[in-house]
Amino acid sequence: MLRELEEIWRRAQAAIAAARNLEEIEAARVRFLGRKGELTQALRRVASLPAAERPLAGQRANEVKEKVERALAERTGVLRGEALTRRLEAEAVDVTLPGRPVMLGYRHPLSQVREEIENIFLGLGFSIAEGPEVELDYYNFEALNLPKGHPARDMQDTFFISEEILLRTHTSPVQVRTLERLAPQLPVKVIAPGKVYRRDDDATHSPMFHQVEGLAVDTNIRFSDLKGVLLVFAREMFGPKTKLRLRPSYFPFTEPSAEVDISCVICGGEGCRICKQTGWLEILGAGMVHPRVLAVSGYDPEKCRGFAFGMGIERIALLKYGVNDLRLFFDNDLRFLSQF
Ligand code: 2NL
Repeated sequence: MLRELEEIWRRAQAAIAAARNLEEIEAARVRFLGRKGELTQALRRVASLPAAERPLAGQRANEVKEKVERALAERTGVLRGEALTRRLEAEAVDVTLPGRPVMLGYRHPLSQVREEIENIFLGLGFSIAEGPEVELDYYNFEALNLPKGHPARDMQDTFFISEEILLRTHTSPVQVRTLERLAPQLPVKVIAPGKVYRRDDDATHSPMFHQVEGLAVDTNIRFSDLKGVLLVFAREMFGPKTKLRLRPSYFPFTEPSAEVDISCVICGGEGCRICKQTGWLEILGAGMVHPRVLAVSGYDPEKCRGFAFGMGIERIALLKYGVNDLRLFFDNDLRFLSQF
């Protein structure tokens, strides 16, 4: 009997050591300690031994049982640890892998240029005014000294919705509405950025484009104020060496009127392909507000004066970035837009 118990202990040790997972260790437990297990049956046989042999055999059998239980527990612990390690390895995240790139959005170049222009004039004390893109003939033309039948109305260029309603052809109507609202308060210093519409569509014209107009009205505004403001604008926008040149011009809503050039952003005035060898680039139109415009908007032209100017944002952006085709701004090709 004692020999047999030793044999069982050896077999149990071997089976437990050979168990390679939790199923196999459970099979080993059943084989030795189950209801019909080898050791369980041996323990039962101890009861039928002669009384003289029983104490020693019983003691040994219990010792073997404890050793088997301990060996099972130990091996089970090892196998549980191995199983956990395997699971964690399978679930592991490699934190050294590079992340997936996130596609970032960016502002449209025309929006960037518009915001840059806005910030320059905000710094000069101007406020931003907005108004409707669908306008009345009155604000777009009539109030700007462009009565019906005036040659500068250029009806071919205007999108009309009805006799009296149209898509604004410039942002001047916003300024007229601002004057009307504020009159007779002084001073008035606003810029009006926004979309405008004209019926042309070719390599250099889009039926929708963007403008920024500016207006300053006060008791003692004069032409040199216009020049000073535009010089600061030009130098902040195109660099501190930029020069300004004003040429006489005509707009129905300003008198006198001027076309404003900057020294060429490419050659600095030496003459190149961009400035067509002139050294100058036209960037905006401007003038002293026509007294009739002040009068219809509620201001007494005997008591105040104003200057005004208007520029195309697309034109500023083309010059600033050296882009040669206006349509690139409207095609929404990300290969182009993502460069800004
Ligand atoms: C241009 C020229 C200009 C104005 C816009 C204006 C507005 C009011 C009164 C008088 Cl309310 N004038 N605006 C004045 C001169 C020129 O724009 O070439 N724009 C692209």
